[in-house]
Amino acid sequence: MANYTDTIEMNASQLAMELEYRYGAHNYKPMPVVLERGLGVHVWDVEGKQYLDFLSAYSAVSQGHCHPKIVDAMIAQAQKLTLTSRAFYNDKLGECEKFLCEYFGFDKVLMMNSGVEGGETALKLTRKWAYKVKGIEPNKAKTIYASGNFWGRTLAAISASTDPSSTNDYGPFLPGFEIIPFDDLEALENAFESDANIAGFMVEPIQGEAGVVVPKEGYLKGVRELCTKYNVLFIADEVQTGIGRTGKRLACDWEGVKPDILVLGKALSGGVMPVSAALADDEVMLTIAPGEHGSTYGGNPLACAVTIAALQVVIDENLADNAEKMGQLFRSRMSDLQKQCSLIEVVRGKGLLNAIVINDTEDSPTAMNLCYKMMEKGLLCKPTHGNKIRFAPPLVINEKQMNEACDIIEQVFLENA
Ligand code: IF1
Repeated sequence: MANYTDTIEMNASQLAMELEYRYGAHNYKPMPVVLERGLGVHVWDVEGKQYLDFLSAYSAVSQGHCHPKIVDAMIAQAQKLTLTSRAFYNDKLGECEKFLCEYFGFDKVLMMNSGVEGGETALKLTRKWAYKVKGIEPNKAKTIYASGNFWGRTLAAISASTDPSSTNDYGPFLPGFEIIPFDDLEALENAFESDANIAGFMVEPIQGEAGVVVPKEGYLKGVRELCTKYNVLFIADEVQTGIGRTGKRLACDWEGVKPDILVLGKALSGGVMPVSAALADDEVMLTIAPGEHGSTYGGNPLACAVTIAALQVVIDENLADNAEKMGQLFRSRMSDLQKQCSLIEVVRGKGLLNAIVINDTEDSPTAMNLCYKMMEKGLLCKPTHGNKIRFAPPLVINEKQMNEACDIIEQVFLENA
């Protein structure tokens, strides 16, 4: 890499990338595009080139970039009151909590910031409930996760991970975690039968990072039944699948199941600032007493104003229905493409959380090379775990834009078949 002080000619993109390389941690390897503006399904790079955003910041920008109603709510609140800490009340938190509880159907909500904090909150609630309600011996509570899970980067979250890139050289890990295969009810029941200290099972209704792995029909219903039967909390991590992404309010709604703890994040705030939440009924939520959990920014008035606006947009613009319709269009066009292109092994997903499994090895550069070529033609997407390309546009995408995106995907796949 040239030294950033060198006087060689660099365009704006190169300069931005050079600055990040020189002054930033190297904890990511971004696609070589420098974005400076976003609106709806589009983003523009510093050279003014327009792209269709088919990653949506990993399903956080579901309402579209810089949605005017969300930005306006943010600006209005930012000029009044942004943060008080929970040492005092504020006039926005109760309103936001009521909205979330009524919309998602729970007694109470605990608001945090990043998605992983939502997951940590769910884990701490589960442990409290284990000791104070279920009666498990102190420090003996266990929680179960599905192989291939991803719920964040904290030490608790990676203690549940089966992905070496999340866990290598980060030990020792948190005890009390067990892993079973995803989409396997027999394994879940065996775990429950073999250990009375199990307090919770946390699972993504569709595994995002694992490559948009959709479980068999009936899996979520089976999880609900087994958790009820064995008095274990069903914790649904809907940070990525929630809030309209899979074509329904929640991915759990596809099987009509209500988890004991619901974890939300990402699109909860429409991509303008980090907001997460754990929702539960009183038996679980009231196991945490004052002073036993929280965060400086959790439930701040700015976050609450943004969350109310972001959720209202999802409701008013019927974004779940649009996700279902546009997702059907995407999968239908990709299935047609699959008939004429050997590069495509599988097309899978629900709503606007989809992936194409590329017919090559996990460590092949094929998926990434296809993403580079789609980027050149104005479509931004990125592989997840080697040979799977995730396609997740903002839920506001319309038919014309979806067809435009599918045209680009078709061109690139057929040119490189
Ligand atoms: C990165 C992955 C996606 C999540 C689910 C909790 C969280 C996430 C189901 C934690 C976060 C993000 C993290 C981001 C990339 C992205 C990601 F590739 F890492 F796995 F979406 F699939 N539950 N996912 O997907 O939320 O704390 O990040 O707000 O770390 O690079 P967070």
